[in-house]
Amino acid sequence: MRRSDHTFRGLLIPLALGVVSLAGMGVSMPSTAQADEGKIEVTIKDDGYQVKGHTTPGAVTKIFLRNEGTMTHGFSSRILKDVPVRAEGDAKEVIGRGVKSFHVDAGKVATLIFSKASKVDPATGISETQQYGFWCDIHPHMRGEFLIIETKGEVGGG
Ligand SMILES: [Cu+2]
Repeated sequence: MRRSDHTFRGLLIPLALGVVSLAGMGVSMPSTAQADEGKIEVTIKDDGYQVKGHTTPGAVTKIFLRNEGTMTHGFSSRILKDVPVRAEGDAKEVIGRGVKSFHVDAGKVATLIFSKASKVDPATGISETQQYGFWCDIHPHMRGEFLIIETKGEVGGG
């Protein structure tokens, strides 16, 4: 019995080292991927939006719209004016009162794809995090927002 105890202990040390180095790799890898794509999930219910996630400047950003409500809801935002936005899935592009909106019927899903560059404050030269509100053009009390978070340049200028 005593001999097998020793063998077991000898194996534990290299195993523990292996776990530590794997954990170190796991920390650095996701941050590289985040620079290239952003994913924002917007769940639409009849009483409002639930927003999960954010994106970064220059990233290929996908907003996943999922209408879990019982009626058609819209997604309208200044982002639709600022950059070209491509829609995939069950989204209908409409223009109401001069403002573009994407309508998603009850139970349907759609993806909005765009890329927004950094916004630089001309006075300071510093890139700022951008906040975009959005709303339902059919039910204007429904409102949400998402962030394009600046990850470089705020400290020390990148
Ligand atoms: Cu609505």
